[in-house]
Amino acid sequence: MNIIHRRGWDLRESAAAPEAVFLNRRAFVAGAASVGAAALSPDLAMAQRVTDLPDPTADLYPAKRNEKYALDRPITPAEVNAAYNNFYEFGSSKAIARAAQALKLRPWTVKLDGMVEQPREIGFDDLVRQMPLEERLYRLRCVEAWSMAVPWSGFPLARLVALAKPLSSAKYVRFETFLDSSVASGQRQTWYPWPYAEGVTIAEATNELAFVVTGAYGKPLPKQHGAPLRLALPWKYGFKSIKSIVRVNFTDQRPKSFWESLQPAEYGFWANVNPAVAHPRWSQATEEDIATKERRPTQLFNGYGEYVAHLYKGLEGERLYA
Ligand SMILES: Nc1nc2c(c(=O)[nH]1)N[C@H]1C(S)=C(S)[C@@H](COP(=O)(O)O)O[C@H]1N2
Ligand SMILES: [Mo]
Repeated sequence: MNIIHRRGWDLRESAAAPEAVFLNRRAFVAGAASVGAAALSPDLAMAQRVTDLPDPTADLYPAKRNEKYALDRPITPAEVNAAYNNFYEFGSSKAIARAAQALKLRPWTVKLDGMVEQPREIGFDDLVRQMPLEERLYRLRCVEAWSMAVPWSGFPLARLVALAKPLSSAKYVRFETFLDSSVASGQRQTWYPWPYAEGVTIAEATNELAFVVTGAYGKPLPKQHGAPLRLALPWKYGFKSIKSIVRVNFTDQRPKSFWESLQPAEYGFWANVNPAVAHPRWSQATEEDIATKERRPTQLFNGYGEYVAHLYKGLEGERLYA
């Protein structure tokens, strides 16, 4: 089956495992029970089938591919991607896919609030049917120095911003993941600042690359990828692409993310990909493809500079690359 070749004892790769290394130390210090790594499921599709009704949005997929966003490398096979995830709500290993099947996707409500004309809540199925779905091939570069290439389906984040009608005084968008420790055992680990949160500026959120993901590989999004909706911000490190969103809040205060709250010396607000700016504990110069194991040079803005470099003009004094 889909056994991932994990080199847990390889010095380079284990050095580049920020969240796991840091949190295991925290767990030890706290004297807490170890965060159990879920076993790789032999048949995730089966696990999903027994817990869920048919997906009521399945008819929307596959969405038509937007050819504008081309890749320079092969698409990561779906089954490799589906078994190698970061989703700390379900554990701190990469093998959380089986545990994530406990996530209940319906009903799923997204709150649009804060500095908006009128706060509102919208059901996911209602939301997705109002949006122009398309498929985009995007690269994802994790801050841990691995990468993948994914056919995501979804719609521009700018469309969600437009739906929310932010006031002109709003400067940032803050996103929040669900909070339910009865399904997400990771959320019982109380040293984490749950719920997972992330944020971007309004200018970033309305950039054409910023994408709300509702599907992958021509189907509704698998739970381990952050169903029913997550972000894809391909020019930023992967942790900015928050999963399983329940709240979109407009604010004039710069949001503090989950990782920044835990480890501000290592993770900041902007987190734009830059091979020349090392993480405090490892180089960001290269990345390893999770499927082919090929190591390639990392690109500034993960190769998306033509779309986003202008967003950071005049901000050179900020920590743009951590
Ligand atoms: N809610 C939530 N979102 C999250 C994470 C997480 O732990 N919880 N991990 C992030 C990190 S570090 C990465 S690299 C990507 C991984 O996405 P994937 O598992 O679909 O590849 O999700 C991001 N979004
Ligand atoms: Mo990541």
